[in-house]
Amino acid sequence: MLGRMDCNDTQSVRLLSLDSSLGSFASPHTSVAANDAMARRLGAMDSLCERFARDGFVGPVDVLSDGEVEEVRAAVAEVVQDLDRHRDRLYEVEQAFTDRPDEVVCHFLGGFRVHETLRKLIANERITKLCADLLGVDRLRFWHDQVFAKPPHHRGVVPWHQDYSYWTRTEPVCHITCNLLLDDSDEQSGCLQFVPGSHRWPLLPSLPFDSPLDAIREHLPADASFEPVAVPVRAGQATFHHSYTLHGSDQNRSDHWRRAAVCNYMGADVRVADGSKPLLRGVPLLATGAVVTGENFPIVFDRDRASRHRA
Ligand SMILES: O=C(O)CCC(=O)C(=O)O
Repeated sequence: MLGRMDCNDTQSVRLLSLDSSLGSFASPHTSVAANDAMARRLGAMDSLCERFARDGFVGPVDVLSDGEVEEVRAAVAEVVQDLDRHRDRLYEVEQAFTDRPDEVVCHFLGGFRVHETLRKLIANERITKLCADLLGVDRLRFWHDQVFAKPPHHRGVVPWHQDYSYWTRTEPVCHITCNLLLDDSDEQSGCLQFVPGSHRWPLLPSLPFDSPLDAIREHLPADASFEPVAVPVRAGQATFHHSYTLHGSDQNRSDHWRRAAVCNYMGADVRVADGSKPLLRGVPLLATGAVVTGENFPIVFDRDRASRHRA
């Protein structure tokens, strides 16, 4: 699979992440201590990129401070409390959740269109730079955001899926997801689970959101080894996964909420594979073959601009 995904070649990921920082590392004016710190950062970044290429996901990674998490949590709570009022401006509210909120996880797309804090989040450089490094691209485009909110003792699950199975109307495959936790999450509260190496599997069918957790298992490749790992994550930390990586999450059996704000991105050159209708509800129609552009899909990281800014 990796051969097919130009933007996720292990070698280019590694080189790009090194190139992006070498300028200041190599400077003759930099102190020994600063060089050591930079070398440690480079080593850490290198190993994140290697792990991402090997496993198809990395994390947990520290992203937001306690104060910042509080702000995002409050924003999500505001939108969740008033979903009906915001419904028209959101891209999508999961229909099964609307019909059966006691059984299905609260899930919606497009929160950045209704709340300024969520709009700021999608451009947070702690998220966007790492996504660009992991994907091995110089310019990163915002695709859309999502919220998954599980109340305490809620039986909803997020069935195993590969994100790209919902995104085949854009190509080539050069997409990445940041799943940012707004509450501490562990196995009891239904933290995210991943199947390491599944980003090399073929694309599996997309199943309805209210399917049982394990519904995908009957569609797995014959030689696939389905050995999921659960990744407990603290509030303010995030995991990052490739768009082919199989992931899902179980019920929240704990006494507290388990909410995630999710940001999805793509390389800046990704194009529309099927222009028969708008890519998302309410966005202008883009022709087949056109680069995915427009105010809904801004460039959120540009390596040249970032290094000029730092110089
Ligand atoms: O947070 C979850 O339970 C599911 C998240 C998910 O599917 C994603 O981040 O792509």
